[in-house]
Parts: sequence; structure tokens; C-alpha cells
Amino acid sequence: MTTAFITGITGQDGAYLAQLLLSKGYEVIGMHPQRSTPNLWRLQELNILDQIKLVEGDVVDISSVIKLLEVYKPDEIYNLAAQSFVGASWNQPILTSQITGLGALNLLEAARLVRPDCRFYQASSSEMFGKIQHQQQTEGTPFYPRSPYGVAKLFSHWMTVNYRESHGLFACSGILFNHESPLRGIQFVTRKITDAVARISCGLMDQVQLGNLEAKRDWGFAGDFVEAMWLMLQQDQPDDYVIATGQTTSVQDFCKMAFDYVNLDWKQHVQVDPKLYRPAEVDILLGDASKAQQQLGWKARTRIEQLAGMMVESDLRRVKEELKLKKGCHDS
Ligand code: NDP
Ligand code: GDR
Repeated sequence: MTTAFITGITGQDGAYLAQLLLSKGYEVIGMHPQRSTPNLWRLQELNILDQIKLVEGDVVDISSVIKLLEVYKPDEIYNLAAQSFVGASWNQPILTSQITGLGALNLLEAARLVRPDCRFYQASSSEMFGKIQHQQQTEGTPFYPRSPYGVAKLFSHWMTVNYRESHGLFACSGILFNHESPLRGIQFVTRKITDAVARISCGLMDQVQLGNLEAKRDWGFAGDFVEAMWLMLQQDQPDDYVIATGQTTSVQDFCKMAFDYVNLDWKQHVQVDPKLYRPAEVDILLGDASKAQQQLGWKARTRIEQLAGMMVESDLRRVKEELKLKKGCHDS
């Protein structure tokens, strides 16, 4: 049985990747940081919690990682752990660099020391492109990160390349563009919008405050994107790949799609709050995943309209469930 070790198992991608690997017959060891209440709702929603071996460890603490690699001897390591919210990285640049930057180096170094023959995946990001220099970004586009998060990801990206080139580690960096799902964290703009759509449509609120509506992102579905992570580690040679849909959409157009889904006019319910603007913005991202298509046979399958609909449906279900529970409490 192949054993996979996933850091960030409790996050959006950790949950979908674990589901994929379990379906392929893997043993999945999922590492999560020590929390007074672990964040298990995603694994519960996918109904896979009891199939994963959950272990506590922190990417900032290399000794915890080394011990876990010694015990579980994984064949594949997926480093998904991060402080992943770009907006928060200006308030916590040092913590972000420790987790998102140095954390990846800890994993690489632990892998080199304990499991040098394993295959390693690093969750890199289109945020590394930042201030756009090519209309459509490929593996060859120069990087120009615009946030402490982007800078930290650039460090971990180059460390991954460096461990491959200096130590011969089978290390791949997946440069993934934004990917969303019903399991997306609520602070990210797509989920913030679809949650608001559900609450407004159920009469629980009337307005949602957003920042820059002009920003454009290449948004895909997380369920499609985790397949690319796995495919990278199944190749004969390690390499880096851009993973994207090849279509870009503004925040405003995403609002329109989500509100249209429940026949509401977004203009009546969206307010712009300048406090939500970022100190430096990534205006537009648009990826070219031709290399992944040619070498991995990977292509995004879910269109943005489908994704928006899937997320609104799921938030409507959650909000209605919440209302039912509240009503049950009042009645009893
Ligand atoms: P999430 O924010 O949903 O998940 C992050 C995970 O990291 C959580 O499980 C979190 O645990 C864990 N974590 C945080 N700090 C530590 C730590 N110190 N040690 C160990 N684990 C920690 O992110 P996503 O699932 O969306 O993304 C997965 C990875 O891919 C991240 O590295 C992200 O930066 C990167 N990425 C994501 C993209 C996207 O669009 N989703 C695009 C490109 C890259 P807890 O739940 O307890 O906080
Ligand atoms: P991003 O995602 O920064 O691209 O990082 P996010 O959804 O946070 O922002 C996307 C764009 O929307 C604009 N925006 C708002 N964003 C948030 N969060 N909240 C708002 O109210 C709001 N209004 C407008 C932002 O300014 C931005 O332009 C995500 C994360 O998953 C990273 O970890 C990952 O690396 C990148 O995607 C690729």
C-alpha cells in the first residue's frame, strides 16, 4: 500500500486530496497543527474522517515533522500547510513567512534526512506572479510577488527547486491558480460571496461588504486541481507545473453569477468598503496550463458558472440547516 503524508489535511485542498488518494487505495496520514479544537468539518463533510490517520505536528517545528516521517515512512509527501490568506499576511508577515516559507523548508529538510527517496509536492501559488508581466502566465513567466504571502511562497518554491537540483529529491512545485469549492474558507472572496448570497436569499442579512471588485482571478474547482498534484508525483521526472483553467473573471462578475443563481440583483446587495482594499493588489491572473495538459494529461473540467452554482447550492443547504436547528431550539 502506498503511504501519503499530507500537511494541511484540515484545509480545503487537504480534504479533497485525501479523498482522492483514499479512492486510489492509499494509506493517508494527515498532519494538523495542535489546536484546542481541531478543524475537522471538511473531513466530516466528505465523510472520510475515520479513514485517515490524523497526527499532530507543526511545519514550523522540524522535530515534530522528523518524528512523524520516521514513524510513518511515507512514499509521497504533500506539503499543503500554510497561512494561506493573502489579506492576513500584511498583518502577520513574520508568522506567514515562518509557516508558509520556512515551514516548507523544514519539510524539505526533514524529507532529505529521513525519506530521501520519497516524492515531494510543494503547494506553490499564482500569487508569486503578482504584478503581471506576461498576459498569460506560464512556468517561464518572471515572478513579482505583491504580498508577504507571495514572497513566502516564492521562497518555498525556489527551495523546492533547489532541493531537487542539489540533493536529487523528487520534488515538484505545483503553481496553482485560485481554486475554490463548497469547502473553501469563508474569508476568501468567492465563499464570502456565496455564503452572503445564501443568507440574503434566506432573509438573514441584506448587504455584504467587499473590497476591490475589479480584481480578476483564474478560478477553478479544487476537486479538479488536487488531481494535478497527484499526477505530478506519478511522472518519471520531477518538474514544476502551472495549474489553471485559462479563463479569468472579475470579482464583480463572480458576484453577478452567484446572485443571479438565486434571481437576486447583486447591485442591490453588494457594498464596497475601501477598508477591504489591499495595500498592494494583484490586479489580474490568467494561467496557461498547456505544459500540464501535454505532460500530465490534466485539464480543468469545471467551468466558473458551474463552480459558482455548486457553492451557492451548498451554502443554501448549510444556511437552511442552521435555520432548522435554531427553530428546533426555539420550539423545544
Ligand atoms: P487552507 O487555508 O484551507 O488550509 C491550510 C492548512 O494548513 C490548514 O489545514 C491549516 O490547519 C494548516 N496549517 C496552518 N498552519 C500550520 C502549521 N503551522 N503547521 C501545520 N499545518 C498548518 O488552504 P488551501 O487548502 O486552500 O490551500 C492548500 C495549500 O495550497 C496552501 O499552502 C495554500 O497556500 C496553497 N494554495 C492554495 C490555493 C487556493 O486557491 N486554494 C492556490 C495556490 C496555492 P488549521 O485548519 O488547523 O488552521
Ligand atoms: P487570493 O484570494 O488573495 O487571490 O488568494 P481571495 O479570495 O482572498 O482574493 C481574491 C481577490 O478578491 C479581492 N477581494 C476580496 N478578497 C477577500 N478575501 N475578501 C473581500 O471582501 C474581497 N473583496 C475583493 C481581493 O482583493 C483579491 O484581489 C487565494 C488564496 O487561496 C491563496 O492562498 C492562493 O495562493 C491564491 O488564491 C492563488
